[in-house]
Amino acid sequence: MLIVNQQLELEQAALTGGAVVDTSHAGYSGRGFVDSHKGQACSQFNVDVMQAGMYELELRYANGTGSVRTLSLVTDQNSEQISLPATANWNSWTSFAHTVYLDVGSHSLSYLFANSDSGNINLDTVGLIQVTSTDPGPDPTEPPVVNPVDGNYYEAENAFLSGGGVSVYINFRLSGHWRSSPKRTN
Ligand SMILES: [Ca+2]
Repeated sequence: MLIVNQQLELEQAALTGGAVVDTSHAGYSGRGFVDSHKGQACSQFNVDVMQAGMYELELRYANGTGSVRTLSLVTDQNSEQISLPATANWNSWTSFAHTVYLDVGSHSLSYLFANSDSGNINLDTVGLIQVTSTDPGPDPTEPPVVNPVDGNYYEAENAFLSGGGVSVYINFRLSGHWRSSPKRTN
């Protein structure tokens, strides 16, 4: 299970289709990395999110092939091809971030070698951070609404003075409408 703001060692993912755990190159974290990402190889893991929104999925990998290789990122039923640039060698690791939308709840994510992919690179870890939430929350630009149950009070911090000289008005917001106090004469 991948948890928001944490990393999952991909050697702990559900590996199928020929993907295996390997330790033959240095620089990995955890107990190893996923090798043989070719054929029908798949590294599958689950994630459970509390808020709907955009999330950044960060894959740490090594690509010593010398050229860009592709894998498919499968999020529930949706598949997207991702392109992973070469690293200096198989001991050199880098991160690739991809943004996905996730609804509240649990999801299945996979790095898959699909028919159109050139993959066959080494996968170390995956991390997840939330980028934006679709929950708008309170609008900080909107003044608080005065409770209309009792018409005798108002939000004093919203009041302002106008007029001047001998006539001063206190303008305040009552039940959502701006009102002015009775004219006062000094
Ligand atoms: Ca690892």
